[in-house]
Amino acid sequence: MLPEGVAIDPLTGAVTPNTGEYTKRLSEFRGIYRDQKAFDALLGMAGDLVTYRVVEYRAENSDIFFGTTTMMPGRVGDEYFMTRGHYHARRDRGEIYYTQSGEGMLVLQSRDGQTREVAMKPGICAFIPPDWAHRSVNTGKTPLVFTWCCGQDAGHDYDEIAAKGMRTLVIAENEVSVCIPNPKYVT
Ligand code: M6P
Ligand code: ZN
Repeated sequence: MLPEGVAIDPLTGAVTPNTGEYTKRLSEFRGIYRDQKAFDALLGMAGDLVTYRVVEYRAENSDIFFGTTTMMPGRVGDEYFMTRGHYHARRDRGEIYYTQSGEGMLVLQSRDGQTREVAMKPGICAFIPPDWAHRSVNTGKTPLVFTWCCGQDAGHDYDEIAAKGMRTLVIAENEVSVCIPNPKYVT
């Protein structure tokens, strides 16, 4: 393992060099947005849009790794494009999200029912404590690009959020983003 300077493009999220990437598309989010009709209409009209891309830099045997997430702007009904949202498989692993361009909202919840939101904008580094589920939402009209860093052993636990959603929704109300309690959330 050797030190290295990694270039991160704040507008595109390109990571050079990188060790892998993936994209997520709208069709993978069926049932996650609350407005099913709007979901089908958008998919039919715009096609299977890329909603976000994750690029990583991972040195083998290192404790930490980092990368970028680039989220496209867009909405399904009144809900903005968002990530799946997850807890970490290891409950003692946190993360940071450093926003580099665009604007968004980081929605968090703890296992015992606390909720928090952290506004994402260039220059703000969000601290995600261990065992808080986190989902990022692009509330702007441009790509939301942030650099994240966490333990390589943190892992993703998607099950609970996939099954129940999150306690807080970020929606557009008169073209302004607001956080509201998720009316469908069942504790
Ligand atoms: C951030 C990091 C990644 C995560 C990605 C997308 O970049 O936390 O580990 O995979 O967001 O979020 P999700 O996996 O919830 O779709
Ligand atoms: Zn995470």
